[in-house]
Amino acid sequence: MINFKAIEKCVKEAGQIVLAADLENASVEKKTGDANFCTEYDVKVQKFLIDELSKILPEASFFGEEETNNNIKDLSREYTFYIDPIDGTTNFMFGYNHSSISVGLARNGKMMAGFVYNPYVDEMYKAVRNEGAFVNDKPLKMENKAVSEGIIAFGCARYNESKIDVLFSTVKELFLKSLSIRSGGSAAIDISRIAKGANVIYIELKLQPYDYAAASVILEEAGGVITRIGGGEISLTEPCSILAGTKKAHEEVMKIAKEKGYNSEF
Ligand code: 2AM
Ligand code: CA
Repeated sequence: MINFKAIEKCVKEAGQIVLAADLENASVEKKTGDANFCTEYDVKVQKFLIDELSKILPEASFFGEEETNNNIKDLSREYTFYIDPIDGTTNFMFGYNHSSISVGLARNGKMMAGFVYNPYVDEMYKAVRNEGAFVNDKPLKMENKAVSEGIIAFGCARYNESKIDVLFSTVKELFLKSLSIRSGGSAAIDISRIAKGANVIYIELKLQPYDYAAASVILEEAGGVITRIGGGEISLTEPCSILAGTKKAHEEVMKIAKEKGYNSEF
């Protein structure tokens, strides 16, 4: 039996490191690409998580965002943790107080559990496959809302600039059809919020598995859908586009994105 309670506790503790960060004196490294940063806290939180999660499930491998010396990445193992130590690093650096710790667990290449914690508002989104989704201890049950009935969330990481026109023209149409649009800066929170009914859609051209792995289980357990923008299965081994939403909104947006020029080359 996997001790999911212990995993949740460890994700929550990681949130305390984020809350206690001394942002004024934090060292920041620029990674490859535009607007891609790593602070000393991204590394510190990932190290903490890998150390603690290894105690809970010693045989697991880790697919984490940062380079840490305690990371063993071996996707052929039975269990793999997908770790984004701070999802919303740019928000974190600029004091937006809106970022999350995202930890997903896959077994034999299928996501089986997810934890997305926003320490600033003490919200823990969580799900274990076939056991439902929760925010803190409240069960999440979504209504199957259409685009016209909700808020659209989108991500626009700077490294997608060559293809950004398609995203923005899709988002423009969604803006005109929906109640409003948001770009929150943490994909894990934006996707988890669909499960809560706060967003009806999240769309982004390219994300890494650790950005969406945990949130994918939360959303699916609440009755939502997550695929690539073209409808294909999300990848747990390489980056892919993401379209997450209620069933109704997901279908509507797939059509609109196609009309706006989205195709399998994206
Ligand atoms: P991050 O803060 O962990 O990098 C914002 O639109 C979303 O895109 C966030 O979830 C952010 O995660 C992600 N993102 C931005 N740049 C990224 C990159 N170079 N690689 C992976 N994810 C990225
Ligand atoms: Ca991320």
